[in-house]
Amino acid sequence: MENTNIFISITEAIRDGDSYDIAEMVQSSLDSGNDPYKVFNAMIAGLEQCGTLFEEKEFFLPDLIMAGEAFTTGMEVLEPHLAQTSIGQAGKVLLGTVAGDVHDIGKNLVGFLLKSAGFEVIDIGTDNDTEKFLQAVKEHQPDVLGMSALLTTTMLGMGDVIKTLNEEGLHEKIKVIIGGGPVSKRFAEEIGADAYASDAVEGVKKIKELIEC
Ligand code: B12
Repeated sequence: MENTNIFISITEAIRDGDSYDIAEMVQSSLDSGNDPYKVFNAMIAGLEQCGTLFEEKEFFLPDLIMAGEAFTTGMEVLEPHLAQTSIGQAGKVLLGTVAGDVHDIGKNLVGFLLKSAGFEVIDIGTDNDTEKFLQAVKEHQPDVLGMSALLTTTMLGMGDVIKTLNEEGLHEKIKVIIGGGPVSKRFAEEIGADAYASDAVEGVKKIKELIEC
């Protein structure tokens, strides 16, 4: 299939939650010699279209779930082509989504890109309360903790985690970066995070800077 057409088809398959065909489409696009990062961007565009249609009330919750599942299925094929070797040399990053929040696609993307940039990534998944973050920090002793929140109601949990890290004297040993739709640079400053990133590419860049300084 001609390049532009396959990218459009991939975007539409993610948007429409087509878990059945997406793996084959991604594989065939890679077999045709397309850049894995361009395939990745086509998949993200599908999620963005799904999000917009949800906001416009054209799509509903099951559509979001199906798009998320199609994205995960496509990533299973794509991930080995994005990841590189020398994992862990760049530093150790602990990632997790905050309490009450099950959104993990963005966090997973940050994890994928960090791994391909040579970081060791420990991902503690979604719906982590302060205690879970604290235990994981103590156990894994990462260089950087990255927290994700997609809901205005759950983003406040990030402040609680940082407050507890400060109280326990752990924040002086690690840096904290936050991300996710509703959070901002200003919010990061308010809660005492060391950095904020609006997307995964910027996140990797900021994490490198945090480790170097
Ligand atoms: C997919 C999706 C879902 C899926 C999640 C599947 C999954 N496994 O993640 C499901 C269906 C489960 C879902 C459920 C809900 N959702 Co929802 N969902 C979305 C949707 C469409 C896309 C989110 C997404 O994956 N985007 C793509 C990724 C790549 O982008 P991202 O997450 O922003 O991540 C990027 C950056 O933010 C950043 N980043 C993110 N995290 C981190 C962390 C670090 C450390 C760094 C550095 C960077 C970083 O890098 C990422 C990559 O570039 C958004 C709409 C939207 N436009 O965002 C709504 C949205 C987030 N959902 C919303 C809502 C309301 C809900 C529900 C409450 C709906 C309901 N009535 O039940 C539930 C809540 C469930 C819960 N308790 O968490 C609202 C949130 C409104 C708000 N501001 O609070 C949104 C904005 C939709 C809307 N406009 O109303 N949702």
